[in-house]
Amino acid sequence: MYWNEYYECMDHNELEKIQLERFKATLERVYHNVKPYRELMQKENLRPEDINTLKDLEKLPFMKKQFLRDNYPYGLFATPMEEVVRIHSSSGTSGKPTVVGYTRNDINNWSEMVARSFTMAGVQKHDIIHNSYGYGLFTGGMGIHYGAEKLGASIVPVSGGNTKRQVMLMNDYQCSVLACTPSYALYLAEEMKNEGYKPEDSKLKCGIFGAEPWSENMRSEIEAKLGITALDIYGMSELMGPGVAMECKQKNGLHVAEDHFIIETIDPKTGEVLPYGEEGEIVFTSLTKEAFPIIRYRTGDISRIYTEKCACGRTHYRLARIEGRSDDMLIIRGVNVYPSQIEHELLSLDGIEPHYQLVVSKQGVLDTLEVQVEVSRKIAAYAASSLSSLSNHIRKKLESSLGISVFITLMEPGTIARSEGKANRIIKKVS
Ligand code: DLL
Repeated sequence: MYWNEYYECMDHNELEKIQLERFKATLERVYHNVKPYRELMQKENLRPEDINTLKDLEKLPFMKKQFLRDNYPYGLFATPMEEVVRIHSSSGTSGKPTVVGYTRNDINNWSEMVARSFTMAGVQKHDIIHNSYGYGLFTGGMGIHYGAEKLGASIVPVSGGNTKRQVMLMNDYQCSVLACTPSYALYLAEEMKNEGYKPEDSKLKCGIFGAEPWSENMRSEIEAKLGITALDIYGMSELMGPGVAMECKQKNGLHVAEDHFIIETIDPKTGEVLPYGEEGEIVFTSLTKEAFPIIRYRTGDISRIYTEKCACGRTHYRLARIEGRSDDMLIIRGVNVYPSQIEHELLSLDGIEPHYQLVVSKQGVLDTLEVQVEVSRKIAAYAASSLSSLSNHIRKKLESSLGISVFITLMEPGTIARSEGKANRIIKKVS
């Protein structure tokens, strides 16, 4: 079932014609209304008339996070303030946040993307959605909320926190859909078990999880613990919020709302455009955004784009599961490691729980990586010798897949802090 079959299943050549038309209109508006970007173009001797094909996009300068910060708070808005009806901002913790504005049309388009996303997951009007994404400046809560209302489903705006109560509400209100970060889904599953709820007693059937990297094994873990189908949703405040891309039931990449965005993959070091299918940094250009259009915005997210036909019938290209942001990548003695790779390996092993954190420190000039992971309750009671052999087993498995040496610390069940939003798994120790 589709929410908007016309656009979602459109022939890709036809879609590209629409993209070009919308892109040219966006560029005109940005050139005339957004002085800092006009100046970037002028530096390159470019005018909107020089851009006549989608390939010409490559001539345009990138927008980077720093450019957004330099024009904080409203310097890149392309509409007067009286047309802006909502403001959100990025969840970054360092430096000034990036501020994003929305016109009424922007909110409508965003809700449309989220309604499509829900429909991709099989969510319908009669469903009751438990929304634990945080409401506030973060786009997760309100983005999901407006999309659910557009779809016509019932939304329970729980937001984050008070996990015990969330478990009670989810069950009492007979929620059939859970929307939250994957790490919080696990926390809820754990709390449900502690409170004596069984997955088979719950009405939950699917989960819409995103806002942080997660692995395929984490999906299996969540699906087993909650008895649901878990699907991946992607978004970013600078682009819009959740719903920019969404996984369909094929579970093989996230369809990008290509009637609203153009995607490119670039080499993060040189900025060179890479062919679809190759791994690189994902770059977005908006096609319909009014208040805060973005041209070639570098997301910092590393992924690849699949162009092959999808069995679901949708023609929009797909984003592979995002391994992580280039700035979350750990470089341990010259080897690049994403936390999600470690997660994938850990969760394939027996005897441990899906709760872990990574401690990166320096011994002299060498980086060291300590993986702290909780053991299951049953294992925790075992003799020290069995625990030591489990720890060796984990170490060998990680070392052979990552190609670096690691230290393993087995933790008692329940000792690693649980997250209510985006999990913070990396602890950097400076000696
Ligand atoms: O996280 C928007 C969102 C809300 C997406 C709810 C999905 C669900 P920001 O706070 O601006 O926006 O963070 C954006 O989060 O650049 C990625 O690094 C990461 N991210 C978002 N979705 C995924 C995902 C929201 N499905 C940043 N997989 C992005 C991996 C994700 N990383």
